[in-house]
Amino acid sequence: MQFQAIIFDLDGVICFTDEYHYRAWKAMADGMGIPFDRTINNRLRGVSRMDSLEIILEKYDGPALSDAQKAALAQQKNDLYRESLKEMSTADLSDEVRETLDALRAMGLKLAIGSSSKNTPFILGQIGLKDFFDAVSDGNNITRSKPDPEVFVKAAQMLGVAPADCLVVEDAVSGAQAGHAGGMKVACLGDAALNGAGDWNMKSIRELTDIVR
Ligand code: B16
Ligand code: MG
Repeated sequence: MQFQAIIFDLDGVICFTDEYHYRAWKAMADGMGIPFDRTINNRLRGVSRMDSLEIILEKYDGPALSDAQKAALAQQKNDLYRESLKEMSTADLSDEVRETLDALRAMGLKLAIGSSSKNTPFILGQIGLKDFFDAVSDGNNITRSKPDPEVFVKAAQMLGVAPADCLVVEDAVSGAQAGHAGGMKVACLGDAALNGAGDWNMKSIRELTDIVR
């Protein structure tokens, strides 16, 4: 096999919390009178919470906001987002994702998470994958968000696998850039695949079993 490990992005790859992110940011932006749509939302994929807020504020033309006001806006968004996460369950893990994860593990690959989200432990618990992965690198153990490679480099270190032997799976252009900057090959889904950002651009996560063979 050409890889020893696979590092999965979470939001947009393992589960579809991206719609919850969108709705929570949309509610915050509407409350502030800031234009926000799905095109802008695509720029937030894989980007940290505070960096996402700065992108949304590009369209804000009110009085300057203090750091404390920005932190409050990010908190308001996260509180709304967490309300949606509370509704998630093992039913939110699709058959194609669960079966693909099981097939890859049966092939002897190490499996990790590489997510920008600080909510990663909570989400993994909700969808029944709390103890499934061999390593979890997320927004709680990084200082620079995607497209910086830090989250994936740390995941590879946790696994004890060289970056060149890891495949990253991503739905965000910023995430594909992060994988490449870390010296890894990248297989893309969703928005990143539509943009041709990966070494492989997939329609379904099931394609991974052929890619790694
Ligand atoms: P949180 P991923 C990313 O997750 C999301 O794509 C991005 O929209 C979000 O802003 C970021 O996590 C931080 O999330 O606010 O929960 O810490 O795609 O890297 O799994
Ligand atoms: Mg993602």
